[in-house]
This record gives sequence, C-alpha cells and structure tokens, in this order.
Amino acid sequence: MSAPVAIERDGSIAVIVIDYPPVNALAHAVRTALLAAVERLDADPTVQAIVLHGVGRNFIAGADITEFDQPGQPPRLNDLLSRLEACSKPVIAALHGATLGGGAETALACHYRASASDLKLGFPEVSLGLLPGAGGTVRLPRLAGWQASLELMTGGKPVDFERALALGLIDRALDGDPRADAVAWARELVAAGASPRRLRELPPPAATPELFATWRSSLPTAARRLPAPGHIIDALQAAATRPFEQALDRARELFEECRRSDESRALRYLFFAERGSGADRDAAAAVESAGVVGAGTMGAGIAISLATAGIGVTLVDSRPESLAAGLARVTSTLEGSGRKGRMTAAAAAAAIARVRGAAGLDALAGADLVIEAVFENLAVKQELFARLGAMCGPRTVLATNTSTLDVDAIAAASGRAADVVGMHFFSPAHVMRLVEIVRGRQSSRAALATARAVTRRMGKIGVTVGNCFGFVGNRMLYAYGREKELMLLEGATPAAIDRALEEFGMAMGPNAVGDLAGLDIGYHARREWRERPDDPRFYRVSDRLAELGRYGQKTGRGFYRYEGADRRPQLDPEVLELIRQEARKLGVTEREIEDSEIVGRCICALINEGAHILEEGIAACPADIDVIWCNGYGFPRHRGGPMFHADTVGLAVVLEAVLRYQAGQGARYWTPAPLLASLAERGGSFAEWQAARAKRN
Ligand code: T1G
Repeated sequence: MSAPVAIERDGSIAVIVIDYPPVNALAHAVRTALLAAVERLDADPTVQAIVLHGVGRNFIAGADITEFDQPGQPPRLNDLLSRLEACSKPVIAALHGATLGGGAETALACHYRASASDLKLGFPEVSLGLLPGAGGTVRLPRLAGWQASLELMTGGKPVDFERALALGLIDRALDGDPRADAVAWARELVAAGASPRRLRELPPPAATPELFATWRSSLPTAARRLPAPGHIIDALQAAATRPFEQALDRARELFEECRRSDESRALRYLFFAERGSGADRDAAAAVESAGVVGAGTMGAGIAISLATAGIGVTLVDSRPESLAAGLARVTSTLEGSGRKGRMTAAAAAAAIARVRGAAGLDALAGADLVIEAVFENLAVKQELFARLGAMCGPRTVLATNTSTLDVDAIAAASGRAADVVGMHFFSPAHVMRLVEIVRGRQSSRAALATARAVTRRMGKIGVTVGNCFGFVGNRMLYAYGREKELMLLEGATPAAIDRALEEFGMAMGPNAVGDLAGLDIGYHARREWRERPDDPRFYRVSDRLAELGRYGQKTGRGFYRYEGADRRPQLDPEVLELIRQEARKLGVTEREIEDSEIVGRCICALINEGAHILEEGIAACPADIDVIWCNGYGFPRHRGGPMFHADTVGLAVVLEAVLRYQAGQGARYWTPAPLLASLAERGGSFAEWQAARAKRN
C-alpha cells in the first residue's frame, strides 16, 4: 500500500496529496504523515504556498470512525489542525466530493478554500452521536455565523457547492483538474502577496445566550433525548463566550463525553452494519431493464426506485384502470420530488421517461429483472411465477415482493427456482431504504448478488435473510405485536402502549403503525399463516377491528379515529369498550400495566425471537437483524437495534426478564431461546458470539 500522504512540488508551490482509500479518512497513519509534511514544508524556505488535495472520489470524509472505540492516539486531529493553521505561508484547501466532519474541519484550518462543483461539505457527526471535536464548533461560526453553524451541526446534512459559496465556506470554484487549478490559484495568491488568513484570529460574531437557549428548546423531542445535539449547542456557546483555545478544549471534553456514550457506540455500530459485507459483488449480473408486475402502491413505488436509479422499467398490470393509476402515481411522485428539490427537475423527467406501462407479461420477456408486487396470496403468486418462468429469458432474475409467504413455494411454481429470490420492500417503497433479500433453498449466488447490486444501486440497504414466515422483520414484528395485543386485553390502552414505546424511542407506537399500514393487511396475512398460534387471544383485538371494517387511517377508524385530512390519531372510546368486551369473552382479567412492563415485554419478545432467528440461520448475524429493525420498523437508532440493545443492557438482564414474563404469562410465548440462555449464563453477548463464529469461518 502506498504512503497515505505524499508531497509533490510545482515550483515554489508544494502539494500535499492525501491518498488513503476508500475515503481519505484521517486515520492515525494519515494524521502522523500529514503533520510531518506540514512541519517540513513550513520550514522549507523554497516553499511559498501549500495546496492540500485528496485523491479519489473525495477530499476527506472525516476522522476514521473505526478508531473511536479506543481513546485517540497522538497526533490528535485538533493539534494537527492547529499546526496547519499556524503555517507561516498560505495553505489552500482544494476540495471535491465528500468533505465531511474532520475533513470539513481540516478545510476550515486552511487559510483559503476552493472547490470543484461536486462538493458535499458538512458535519454529519450528530448522526454518529458525536460532535465536531477538532475545531469545527470554534472556526465555523467565525466564517458562517451562528445560525448556519447550528443548522449544519445539529442537522448533520451536507451543503452543496452553491450553498457553501453563499455561506462563505469556500472562496472560489475549481474548474477542470482541481489540483492543477488550485496550484494556479496558489501562484496568484503568492504573486499578490497574500498572507495566511487564520480563522482563530477572527473574533466570534456577536451572540446572546437567548440564541442558544432558543435552539435548545427548539430541538425535536427525539433529539433532546440524545447527548450529542445538546452538546453541540454547548460547544458552540463555549465558542461564543470563551477564548479560542479554551473553546477548543471545551469542545474536546464534550466530544469525549459523546464518544464514550452508549448512543454513539450504537450509531457507529449501525454505520458499519449498514454497509454490510461487499460479498459476491462480482457475481451480480447487470440490470438495465426491469419489469414490475402489479401497479398498486408497492408496485409504483418499486418502479420509481428503479427508474430513479437509471434502470428502464416496464410496469405491468392487466387491469387498465390500475395501470393508469400506477403510472399516474409514478409521474406525480417524481414530479413532486423535482418540485421539492429532492432531485433536479431534469433527473425527475429522465426517471419518468424510463417508465412505460404494459397490460401483458409478454412485455417482460427480455427484462434483466422482474419484481412481482401483486396481491398477497400464495395461489395468485404461484400462478404468476409459472407464467413468468415460462416467458422470461434465461438470464432474467425473478423476484417476489411478498412480505410473509413461502418463497420456496413461489419459486417452485416458476420451474426455475435458482433464478428466484425474495425482494421484500417496505412501504412507501420509493422512500424506505430497507430491502429484505430472501434466499430461497435453490436461489443461485448470481440471482442473490444481482438483487443486492440492484438494491445498492437504488440507494437502499439490502439485507440477505433466509426463508420462513415473515422472514426476519415481520417474524419478529409478530412477537412484538403479540405482546402488545395481549396487554390490550389485560388492560393497557392503545394510547398507553404507543406512548410507552415511543418514549423508549420507537418512531411510532405499534397501534398507530397498524392504523397507518392498514389493519386489513395484517388480518389477511394472518389468515395465510399456517403455523399461526392456536390461541384465541392472538391478535384478537386487531382481528376484531378489521372484521368491523376499522382498517385504520384509510377508513378513518382503527385503533384511533382520524378526522378528515387530519392524520393525528384521536382516542376512540368505542375501541376501549370493544377491547373490554373481547377480554371478558376470553376471561382475561383487567389490571394496571406499567410502562416498564409494556416496553419490557415488547422489546424482550423481539430479542428472544431474534435469538431464535440467529440459531436457525435465517439472519446471518445480529447486525443484520439490527439493520432491518432500525431501517424497516422504526427501532431507535441510538439503541443500535434489538440485538445491540440486548448486549448493552446485558443478556443476563434480558434472560431474567424473559423468565419473569414466563412466570407471569406462561412458557408458551416466554421460553428463552437456547442461544440467549446459553450466552446469558456464561456472561456472553451476541457480539462476542458473532465474533467467535466469524473467526471459525
Ligand atoms: N471512517 C472509516 N471508514 C469510513 C469512513 C470514515 N469516516 N467513511 C467511510 N468509510 C468506509 C465505509 O465503511 C466503507 O467501507 C467505505 O469507506 C466506503 O463507504 C473529528 C468526530 C464518505 C459519503 O460521518 O458518509 O470526523 O464497506 O460505502 O456510499 O470532528 O462513507 O467498503 O469496507 O459509505 O460512496 C465524520 C462517513 C466522521 C462520513 C461515501 N464523517 N462516511 O459514501 O461509500 S466523525 C462521516 C460517509 C468526525 C471530527 C469527527 C460515506 C461517504 P467498506 P460507503 P459511499
């Protein structure tokens, strides 16, 4: 591997070149070499200016996140950047692509900044439960002011070239080859007698304590539960009220507090878990044309995602009105994204142009990939796959978007099971980033790799799972939902259950989720479930609501009432009465249920089912389960997912709770998974278990 930092000379201009794939992260080796280069060039009288340049797809993507599980090794980034800023000759940052976190802080420590137009400059530390710990909180306000600094750092979203220029974060554009253009500019600066411009020498802009108090109080509830957003505001306030060096030290202290927090450990864990393994990338077949069968909500959403990724799509539906509605939904959604700036108008128009409609399956004969999104019924899907199997070309990969049904049974009907995989999208499919890629008994390596590659190309996270009822996500959802349904009968109200789990951090409580997704969907899926527990209490309340046509938001009544366009749930005494009636019929005694029990039973049910799923190999590792639940089911990211959360609280604590619920509720649902019991008994964790397995393989 070549040296991470090199020095190149262009006459009296020296270029420090950072080349540390894949994203020029400021790892220990890079910091050490960078410091040596700066000290050498600053001492060299033949050097009149220094250009800092990153090779590859971006300038610097930040500190090396893998190093945050250990205390930082010297040279610390703070000290390196202070040395860079102290240079006696102009230092020019030549930016391009992702310039994030420590990369943006490095740019701020330079004296002049220029950038190519593909710039993405930002401070995403908050999404890792951290704060900019190397001077960003002290230097940025001196350049961009308090408002922009608070927005950039508590929001974590990067800005593009235009916005960076408008904020004064960069001085000018780099055209053509950024390195060469930056050297030419450096030469101009030297000729003009330009001297170093150090942000530390600027006074911080005026600020009142009210500004920071207002920001603290306007933080969203979820953000207020986490250490980082508040610590960012503290660090910025320190920059407003303390001398430069003291403000730097304060930011460092606050950074260390965040780095050691469970929240940041969880978010860093998810960062790498979501990038998964790049296994089998080479086995993937190219996909330039795709077919989507079924122009309903899911079908249209899948077509939008494929078209936005640059793939030609044929949307097929034999019912003309459904096809027309599906195509209209594709067009209006993409136009809307263009209008709202989520994509450029040109990109939206190009994506719309990539989608065409067809009434017959024959239009898909030459497609590279076909994804089915028809009614969730096994016989319907088998009949369709029999026709697709016969009609599509030998290279076509066939995917089913079923959310619960047996992929092997569907694959068998196609007569070419090796080409069949599950691609379980989440609603709304053009928004939700998760796809469960279901491996059938005969799915080929190439078919699975192709499904993963297309998922990545759509900018989504693909997690490969085994085939069973509900795969990983929905199978665990049934355990989680089962407990909330039982507690409804035992006396907890829908609102109390939702509030307790939302306070735990779930994006939305399970009853409100049921109303959003449609209680009829779950009802029909449970009808299809052959191994459904023979227990009259099992989802009794949801079933009764569905049988009464209370499907949730779409019918204005479900667990809650919804008035007209107002999507806010209203309590409905009729539902409480219905639940009491069902409980009486089932002989279930009503009692007070604490929030701790609501959260405990629902979350422990998740963890215990997750352990079964790992034992059976339906999920390859605990991280896959966590990625699925954090991206598909609104599990709080700052807890890292159910399995990471279990390790954080301790498996012995989880086992003790499971056994307590067993004593109260019986062994039927509360028998500890053998993996959970054995790990807990020997003081182990799911992470250690996975590490030991990885070592054995
Ligand atoms: N550290 C270590 N590894 C990193 C990394 C980082 N900062 N960024 C990316 N990688 C790895 C990643 O795991 C993957 O590895 C490969 O690079 C490609 O990434 C002191 C405290 C830059 C926009 O939060 O947002 O600076 O899977 O698949 O889609 O104040 O990576 O190939 O083995 O994501 O093209 C702040 C994190 C750090 C930016 C590129 N910086 N990175 O996206 O590729 S904290 C960030 C990204 C900090 C200072 C603070 C993205 C990207 P592998 P990828 P991509």
